Amino acid sequence: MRIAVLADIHGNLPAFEAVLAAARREAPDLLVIAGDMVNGAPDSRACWDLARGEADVLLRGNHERYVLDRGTPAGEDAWSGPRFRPLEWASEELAGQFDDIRALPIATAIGDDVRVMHAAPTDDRVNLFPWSDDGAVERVLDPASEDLLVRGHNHLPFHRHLADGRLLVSVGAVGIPLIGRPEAQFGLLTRHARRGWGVSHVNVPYDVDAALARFEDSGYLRAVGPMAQVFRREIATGSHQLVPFVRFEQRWREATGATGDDDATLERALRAFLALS
Ligand SMILES: [Mn+2]
Repeated sequence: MRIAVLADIHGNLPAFEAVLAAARREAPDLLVIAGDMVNGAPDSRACWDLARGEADVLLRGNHERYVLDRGTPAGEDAWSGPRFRPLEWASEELAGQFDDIRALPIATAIGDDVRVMHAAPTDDRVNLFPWSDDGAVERVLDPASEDLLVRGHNHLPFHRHLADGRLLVSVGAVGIPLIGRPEAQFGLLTRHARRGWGVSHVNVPYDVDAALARFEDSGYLRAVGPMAQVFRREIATGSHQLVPFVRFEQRWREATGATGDDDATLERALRAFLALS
């Protein structure tokens, strides 16, 4: 039994196509797409359509939930303005698809010994890391009883054995890899007759220039503004930009007294952020 698990595509179609081709070459028994197909890079709709056509098991992640919740009482008030224009773009592309997105689970069992999830069995955005302490990891995973627990969400490939002997696998990201270089990842899980489950983390070089060109060609950079530049840089470098920028912007506003919730203010914050590196 072999299972390919792809997660965190985030609208990056060239990366998705490259990883799909690499995964298919492994001839898995099942292909799982574990959420966050959308939001980030420009091609949310194309990635959603391709994911639906290709996946044997399809989950939704927190970014699909953000699309569903935007503009509803479930969405937070702050989900508007220039910071949230990527989400606005994704939501418009996905018009007409919301019922199908909502119907997806955030976690599901495969057979009696595997559970796949976006982030955790009952939570679509909790972070788990190689350095998270055992107690915290076990609390989060407690609702699942399977031997092999497979997740995405962190954009960081790793696996670790839990104290009770179970194996936790985080697959890296297809569309916004954060391993310090722009190579897409997926996870390949193999059940061996005697040794139980094994995991391979597979890195896939892809046409990064094509992914970056989509930011211009689609009109995304122009329509979305500064946050599109942040996502573009994250994809170009394969390194964290979004979270550091959001934290920086808060400190920058405190230091400068800037209060405007507009493109020009966000652009100034971004220029100050980029001047640091
Ligand atoms: Mn996620």
